[in-house]
Amino acid sequence: MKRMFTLLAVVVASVLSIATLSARELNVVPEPAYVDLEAEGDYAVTNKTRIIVVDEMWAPAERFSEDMMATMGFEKPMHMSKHGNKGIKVRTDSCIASEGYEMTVSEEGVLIIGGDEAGVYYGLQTLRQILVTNNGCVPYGFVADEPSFRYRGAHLDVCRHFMSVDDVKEYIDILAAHKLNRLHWHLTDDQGWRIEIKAYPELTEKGSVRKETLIGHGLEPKWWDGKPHGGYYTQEQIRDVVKYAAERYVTIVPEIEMPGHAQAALHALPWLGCNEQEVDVWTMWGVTPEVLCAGKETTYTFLENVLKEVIELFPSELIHIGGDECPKDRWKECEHCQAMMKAQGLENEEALQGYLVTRIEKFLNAQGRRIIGWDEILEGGVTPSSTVMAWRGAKIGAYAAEHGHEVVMTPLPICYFDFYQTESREGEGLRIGGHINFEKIYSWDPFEGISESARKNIIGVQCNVWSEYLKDISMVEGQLLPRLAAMCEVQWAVDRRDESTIRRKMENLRKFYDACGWNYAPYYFDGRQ
Ligand code: TNX
Repeated sequence: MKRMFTLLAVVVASVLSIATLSARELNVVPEPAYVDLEAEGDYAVTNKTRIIVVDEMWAPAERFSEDMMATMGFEKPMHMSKHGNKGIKVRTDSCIASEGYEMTVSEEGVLIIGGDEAGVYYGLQTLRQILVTNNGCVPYGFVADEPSFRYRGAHLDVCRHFMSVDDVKEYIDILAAHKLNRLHWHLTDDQGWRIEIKAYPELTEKGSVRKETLIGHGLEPKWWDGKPHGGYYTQEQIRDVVKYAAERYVTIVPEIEMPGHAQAALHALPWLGCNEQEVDVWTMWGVTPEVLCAGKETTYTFLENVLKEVIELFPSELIHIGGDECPKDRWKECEHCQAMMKAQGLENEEALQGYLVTRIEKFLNAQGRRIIGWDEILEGGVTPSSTVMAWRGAKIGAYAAEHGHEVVMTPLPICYFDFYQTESREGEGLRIGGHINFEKIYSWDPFEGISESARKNIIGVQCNVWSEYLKDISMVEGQLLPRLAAMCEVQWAVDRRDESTIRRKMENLRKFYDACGWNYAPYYFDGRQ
């Protein structure tokens, strides 16, 4: 009897301790580096709570206030001032890592010290997630946090299906809430040219609209919807989006595809091609043989003129020049390409692609920028000064890192968020293929196969949202969420992942998604893999 009593007491005590423990957990995504919640008590934030702004941290404080209106239902902006005792105080300290922060919560309120402005912003993002999912209360304690990777990206393809300025802004909101700091904006492709270039108005006048869109996977017999699809961003709109992103500490890395994936440009300006024949803005998915001519000087002038406008619009040091999936059929038959190969002493067409990429790299370097390209750029023998986006597999990323390139890891089996989310595919609608679930991403080791010395070259990790089968932002969000939560744990908290707590954290994050009004897929929450 006594033993049973003891057993009961142990059971009761452990249940109680689990209860208090979980009540005293932050459940924040991505996981902070250090959390101490020893002290008892909570601090409540209301619409009356003042934000005390030190070190001119007005910008992140204003964003926080706006976000609180949107997600906590605050009716008016929070009061902000330079002085005051109680409230949410924000300031910086250069001893803290860039983008990192420390948060102390006591009866005095919340003190957030960022390593820089972005750090203050991320501290406030952590605070917002806690408040929104915890009835406006934040437990007393101390949090210290900083990211694992300096490049934390998500890509968005607006070529296969166009997304409006407001859609892209919502996408940026989602990235920022997950502490991502790069949006890779895929602006040109075979199926549409989406960025206004003043020197070549035809690019958007003609190249931004395709006649129709393929229905299904394009297996025989093929069907099209018969409806024109188009859209593009004016330079004014681009500036607005770049500013919006910067206010959320997101740098936009623009991508101008070359020399492949350029059929929309060829439709607008046929002289960019080898044979100068008329081609449509492409109405198929996949890889087209129609590519830019790499032999004519006019192609290089064109690319430089386009890039001149692009770098005026985008402050990002990295400019993405594509470089992927460029069939060499046209080049093999082109007198200009063959002459260029001869003149430059290039052995084959791969080397000609390398010549093009290297020439564009030199041009951009002279403008104070650096190139990033899909991993095919390695094939043409580019120098290690270019950054490689490894998409065809982690091994290629490892190879590039070992050869001195900086690398963004985005391998196909883990980072392609256009893939199906469940094994059965039931109820998902038509998607491009594959299968990537939350667990696969969460348990992924981005350093696999990379030597200790080459690890420093892995500057970041990115997920890609290709939109062949995603017609609108709601579908995009359903592919992005909640998988982005797993991705951001890799990007921000690579060594802090914990299989035993992630499900509980995700149940919590789901409340946050609901408060934000974002569309997310049900599969992970339903236990469907
Ligand atoms: C490969 S990743 C592509 C894209 C497609 C995507 C579909 C890469 C550099 N190219 O053009 O949209 O697959 O998953």
